[in-house]
Amino acid sequence: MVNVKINGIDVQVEEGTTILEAAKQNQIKVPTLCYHQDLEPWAACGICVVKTEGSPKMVRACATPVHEGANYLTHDAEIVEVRKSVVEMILSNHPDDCLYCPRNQNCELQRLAQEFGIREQPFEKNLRELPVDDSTPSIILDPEKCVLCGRCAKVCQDMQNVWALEFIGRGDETRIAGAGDIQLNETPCIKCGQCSAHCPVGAIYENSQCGNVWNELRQTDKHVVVQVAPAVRVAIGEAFGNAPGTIMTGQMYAALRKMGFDAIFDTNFAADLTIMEEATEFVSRFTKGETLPLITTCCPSWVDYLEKYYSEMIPHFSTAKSPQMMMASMIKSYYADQKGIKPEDITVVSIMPCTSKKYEITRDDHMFSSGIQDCDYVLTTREFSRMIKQAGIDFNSLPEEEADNPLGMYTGAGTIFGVSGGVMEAALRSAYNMVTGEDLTQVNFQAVRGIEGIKEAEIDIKGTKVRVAVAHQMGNIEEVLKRVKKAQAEGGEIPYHFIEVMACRGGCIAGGGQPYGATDEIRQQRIDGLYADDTKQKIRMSHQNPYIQKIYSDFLDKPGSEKAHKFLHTHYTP
Ligand code: HC0
Ligand code: SF4
Ligand code: SF4
Repeated sequence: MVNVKINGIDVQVEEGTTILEAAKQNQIKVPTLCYHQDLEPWAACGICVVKTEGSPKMVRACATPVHEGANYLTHDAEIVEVRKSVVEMILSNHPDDCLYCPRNQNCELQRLAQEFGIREQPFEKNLRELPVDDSTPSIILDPEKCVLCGRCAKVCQDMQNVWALEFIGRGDETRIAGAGDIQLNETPCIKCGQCSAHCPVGAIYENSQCGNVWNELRQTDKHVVVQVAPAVRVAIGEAFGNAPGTIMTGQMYAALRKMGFDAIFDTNFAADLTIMEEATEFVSRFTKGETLPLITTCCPSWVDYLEKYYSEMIPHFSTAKSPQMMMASMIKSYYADQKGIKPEDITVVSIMPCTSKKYEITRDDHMFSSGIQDCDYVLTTREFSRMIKQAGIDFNSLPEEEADNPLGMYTGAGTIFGVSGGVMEAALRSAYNMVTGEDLTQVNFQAVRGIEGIKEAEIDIKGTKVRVAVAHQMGNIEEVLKRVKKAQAEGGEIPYHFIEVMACRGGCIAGGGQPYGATDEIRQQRIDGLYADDTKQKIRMSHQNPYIQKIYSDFLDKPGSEKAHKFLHTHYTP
């Protein structure tokens, strides 16, 4: 431990703690802009300067570890003046169109300007006209709004290992752009939206479709159906002042009904369906000794990544589509049949924690199972919260409502899809039954839970050992693939039979379309929320969902059937 003083008060912190952290642990907030808890500090902006007693120089609190015996001063008139000047300098290069900005009222720069009481611009305004990059269906890059904090590039490079964004030019000409100064859709970008989730201002944001969805809802001849993803329910509340992890499923359904959707379905139901298909596929490959490990494919950013970087591994991919795509195809086939509505007259809207799901619905190997485009629009949680506000709905006061049938009922296994490890756990709960004909009495698989980047476990299915790995945050997956490839090259025993991958840290609960501000603490609260939703359900195994049993007996025949393949599976081509 190290003994220091913060503003004259004795504190003790662990060795290596930065001044910023030490202050925070003692309830002092030093303002920051380029700093983000997820990233190694790189001291770009200079807002977090502090003084050390006896030294004439100010240091950057985010990147300076505390020294035994030092006395740090975090706030005085001079420090505040310096910080204010830094903010004013940034503002001199920043457009003032806050009213029209997607981050209005939720912008870290706006907040700093307000906190420092900036009422005029002392520096000459120096704006640059730079083109907007809207080349992907997922995110929009507006470099004019960029404050050069570098968080997006660091996330993309260090956390995701994608390297799609970089700084181009020098000095005054520096700007953020697709790596190599090309459009994002031509870079290796996987559309995860983590750059947008980490951007402090309005320089990267989701490609919004709220307007299109309002238009659909206005058309009386359209039957507009909505599905909501697992992770949305434990994060949407944050947009209305609730704690992260608060489960707001019933309020979400009620809000959607008030907004005018004709049927409200739950992606969690489709997650149960995915488990039926994927666990069947796993058990079949495992018992027949076919290509293993089986690798999950419900995260479109992960699919995109593997196709770009490890296409030789494509045979390991599960052919089961993601729950979003399964739901969309079931709505425009099974549900359309049941209701006697032509699929052409149905609009399917998804509400997802994810920017990549906007891209998934445009993949031509995924999108036409029902004969026409299965899913029409994807809104992120952030867009959904804006629409609730636009509709004047008092979200927190809504009485809880139920989803509609036959595609609304879900099990605990379905809901945990939204956390890293959840797909694996849900699959194991049903695979056990498929192999043994018996149900588990204890369904919790603790070893695949938690925020650790790579999780491994060996599961005993009545004497048969199944080795699994779970990886999340794109930069962590390479290690897992290396282990598999090494064993393949050496002709050794494969290290895993089944691998789950999610591109975002913590899984979809911290997807690129979730409410801003995710840190590991907030991730954990959302994770706890989904596990609480799991334990709350009477049924916690997908194969026991009565509506899943019904959809097979009414329509799909059995898991892995020819019809199931037509509607619920795809093929990946290297
Ligand atoms: Fe996810 Fe999904 S769990 S990817 O993170 O599998 O977006 O929440 O909807 O599709 O169910 C996102 C979340 C989903 C899908 C599900 C899966
Ligand atoms: Fe990088 Fe993901 Fe942003 Fe693409 S969406 S630029 S991959 S962080
Ligand atoms: Fe989207 Fe989830 Fe994948 Fe993130 S982990 S890109 S939120 S599907």
